Amino acid sequence: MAVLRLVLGDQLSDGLSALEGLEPGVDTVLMAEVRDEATYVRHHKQKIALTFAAMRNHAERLAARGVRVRYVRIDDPDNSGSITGELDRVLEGGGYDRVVATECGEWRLAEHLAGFAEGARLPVEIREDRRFLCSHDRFRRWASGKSQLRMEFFYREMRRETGLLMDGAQPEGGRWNYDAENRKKLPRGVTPPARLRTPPNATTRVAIADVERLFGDHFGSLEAFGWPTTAAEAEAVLAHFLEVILPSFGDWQDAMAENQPWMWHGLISTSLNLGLLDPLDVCRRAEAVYRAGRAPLNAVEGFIRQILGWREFVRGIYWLKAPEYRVRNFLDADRALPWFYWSGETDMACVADAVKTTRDNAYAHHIQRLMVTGNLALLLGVHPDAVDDWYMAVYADAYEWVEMPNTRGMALFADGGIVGSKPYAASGAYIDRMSDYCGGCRYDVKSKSGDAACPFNRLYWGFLERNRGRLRDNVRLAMPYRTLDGFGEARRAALAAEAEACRTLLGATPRD
Ligand code: FAD
Ligand code: DLZ
Ligand code: SF4
Repeated sequence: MAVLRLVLGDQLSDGLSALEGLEPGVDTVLMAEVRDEATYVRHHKQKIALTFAAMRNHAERLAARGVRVRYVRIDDPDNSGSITGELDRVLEGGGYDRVVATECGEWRLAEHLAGFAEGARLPVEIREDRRFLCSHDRFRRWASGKSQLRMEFFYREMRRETGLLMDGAQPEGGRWNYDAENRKKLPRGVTPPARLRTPPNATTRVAIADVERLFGDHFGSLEAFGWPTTAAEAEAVLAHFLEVILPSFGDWQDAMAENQPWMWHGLISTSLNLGLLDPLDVCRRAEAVYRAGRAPLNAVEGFIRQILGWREFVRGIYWLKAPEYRVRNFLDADRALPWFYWSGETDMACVADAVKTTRDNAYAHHIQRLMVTGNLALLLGVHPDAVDDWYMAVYADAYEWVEMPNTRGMALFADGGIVGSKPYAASGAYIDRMSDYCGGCRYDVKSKSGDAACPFNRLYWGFLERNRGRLRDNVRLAMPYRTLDGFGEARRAALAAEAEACRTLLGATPRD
């Protein structure tokens, strides 16, 4: 009774449900590099190279354990170009009586696989992805009957359920959340420590060459590739982070600095999303560092919240609301994405730096994604489809289940308040407070209008004015709207015109 077991490019975990019960020498694992997955968005070159290299390494590891692996390379002349096409190709040869897969991370591919299962002549079993801490069912039960879904309350449940950072029934230290201590600006003279990057191993070097040859016109550079492509490499990066970086993670969690792409962040999202690291293990080990007295509670709680809270919460939202979530546009945003999101050619120092690290590293840290490129797209009123496409195309860790709630929800408020309770709209003052960008910028962060003024300032009030009908009743925006109302009609009209001029200047023109 041979079973064909499908392993996708982001399912590279030893304990994957699709491999449970595998009989070496009898069953076959199918892994396929396919054009559909590499091009359904024009992923950053580093993301494709990372995925192919990690898939190849994983296949070798399985084979070394005696598992029969059918591995299809991207340049195999008979490659059908799709996952379902590759399943068909194997099954044509006969010899299997069942297909087993683990559910897909993305709705798009899950639909393709469901269609395949429906038309297949043999049973197709799709198993739960147990690498997450909260199952779809569990999330649905938590969400059921609630008028508002807030990460903070979900996170508390997850803390209780996992026992992470708990002191009996109470949160460790008496508080659930130490965010208030995690908003410090980086003082002059303090620089982030050197990071452990992962130079490409032999397999990765071949994958990089393949990607340059086959996807050379995709966005991004491969030169500085430094992502782990094996579980062992991922472990080394994690171990370095836990011992050296984590103690200061909390203090500088929201800070930004020019030419400092990593700050004190973990650099583990690619490994978590591919399955090279296990989220619960990462959280437990961070907790152990705290219990051993080697990192303070604000750092460890803040870090665990990102994984146990945000990562699980956004996945829950994605699957709870898909596919309808993908077309949400609460603010009726309708503008094109300015070209400098791709080229980096802008005088806005904060944006230029965020795009530079995005191009060079397929990475930008959370505050750059949210408060620089995300905030700007929000204020400009860029259509969420264009913004989603960009975030999916430019980051090595981009998967729709995590990208979309963050982009459409958290950054753009296009979901009308499912992920966050208010838009993260901010003027230049926020960026000035949290970074050293403004000092060297051609724009004046203190100035509110005119061509020399910081564009975030020029756009901010116009954004509120434009969306008055949709946002005026949001209690968390009561203060800025009161200020805006106090300006009087003529000034409000001038602010709206100022924002409009800035949108045009920056190339956020109406979409075709
Ligand atoms: P750290 O800051 O060290 O955080 C540790 C881990 O926590 C991360 O590796 C990640 O797994 C998790 N995490 C942190 N914040 C979030 C969050 N908001 N949502 C979910 N998980 C989180 N993350 C992705 O993995 N893929 C994406 O495609 C993605 N798109 C984003 C788009 C926007 C607009 C925004 C605002 C955020 C996005 N994020 C995404 C979340 C976050 O920015 C990245 O997970 C983080 O920058 C990865 O770097 P790190 O490993 O150094 O993170
Ligand atoms: C991201 C990605 C890429 C670039 N290529 C492949 C591939 O060739 N074969 C594969 O099985 N998976 C790939 N992936 C990961 C898939 O896109 C991912 O499994 C789905 O989007 C579901 O999350
Ligand atoms: Fe960014 Fe404005 Fe500061 Fe320039 S002045 S770096 S555009 S926030």
